[in-house]
Amino acid sequence: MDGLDALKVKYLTAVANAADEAGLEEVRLAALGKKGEISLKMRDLGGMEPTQRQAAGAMLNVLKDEIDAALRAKKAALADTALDERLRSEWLDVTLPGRPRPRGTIHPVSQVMEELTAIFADMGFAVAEGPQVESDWFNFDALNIPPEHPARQEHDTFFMNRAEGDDRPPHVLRTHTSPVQIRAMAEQGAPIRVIAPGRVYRMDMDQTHTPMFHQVEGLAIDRNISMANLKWTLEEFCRAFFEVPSVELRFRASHFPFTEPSAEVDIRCSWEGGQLKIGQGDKWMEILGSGMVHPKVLTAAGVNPDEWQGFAFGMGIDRIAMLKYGIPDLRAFFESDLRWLRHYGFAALDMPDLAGGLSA
Ligand code: 2NL
Repeated sequence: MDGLDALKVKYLTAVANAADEAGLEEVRLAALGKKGEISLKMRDLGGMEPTQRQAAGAMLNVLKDEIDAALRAKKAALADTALDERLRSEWLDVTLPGRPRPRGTIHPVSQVMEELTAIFADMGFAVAEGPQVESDWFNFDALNIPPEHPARQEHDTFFMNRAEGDDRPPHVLRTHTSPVQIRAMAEQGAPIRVIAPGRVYRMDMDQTHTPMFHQVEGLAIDRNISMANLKWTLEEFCRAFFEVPSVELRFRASHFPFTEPSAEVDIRCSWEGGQLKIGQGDKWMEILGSGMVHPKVLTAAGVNPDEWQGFAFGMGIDRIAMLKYGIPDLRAFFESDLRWLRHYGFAALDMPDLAGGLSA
């Protein structure tokens, strides 16, 4: 068989000159592929005399094996080169100093939630949680707020969408955390002592209102609970929270659909040189709303009002955080500005507890 030496030189040269894996594959196809030159020569063997075929076949097989071996060796060499190149280009100087990372802090709202939880836990209140998307029954009806009540129509509730043709009343973003306490009463029954801190939503946005804000409500139901217990609980809370030796509270008659009687609560304070002082002075500042739970609300939650009674209260967490830590602008609370957080935030390991000091 003639020309095998030429073929050998041609393909071994081509293998040696292949610059990359794709080039090498082209050489393989041209020589050993189905329609490659060597493969076609193999096919020609069929038309030869047996003795001629035997000799030519053996030579072709040797040539095929030689090219195959060259292809494999070159492929391995190319892979080595590629790895060397990656190792050269992808390096990392592990002796460089670390880049300072932006460091977060504990948000004042989280800090205040931890503080008030510590204070109320010490007085025997458990923390209750519930959904932020509520049925209108839990958010309104159960709290003695009927469909025609202005608080309900008032354009300050966020309503969820129902599917087309679904005429059931829409769910709402809870406007207060009261529904959490309705659920807690319905699940645990009486007696019960819980607080419900969390996010609430109202369609309101100006200097002093954000559409999402934080509220804590408290509830204590037992056989013999009175306004006196409410007053002591709130005084004790305010004294501990504002970290002053004593506070004075003033109860003003008010009205909420879910409590009867109802009272708004003011705390004695002073404003001197733009500085707020809690506990002393000749000014009063409103800090929360409260009252004795309305019998209809107890009934809605499955608690018998002839057997049980109790108090409830609600206050804004963002506002008491501003008062305690002298933060002037409510809207900055929810802008996620790291510079603001670094200024007003708290170190992650300063967990508030009553023995170690709340905000020390
Ligand atoms: C306010 C007034 C208040 C309540 C919330 C409440 C909850 C249940 C039953 C009865 Cl389950 N009442 N919560 C009671 C009185 C006042 O909040 O000005 N909040 C910022």
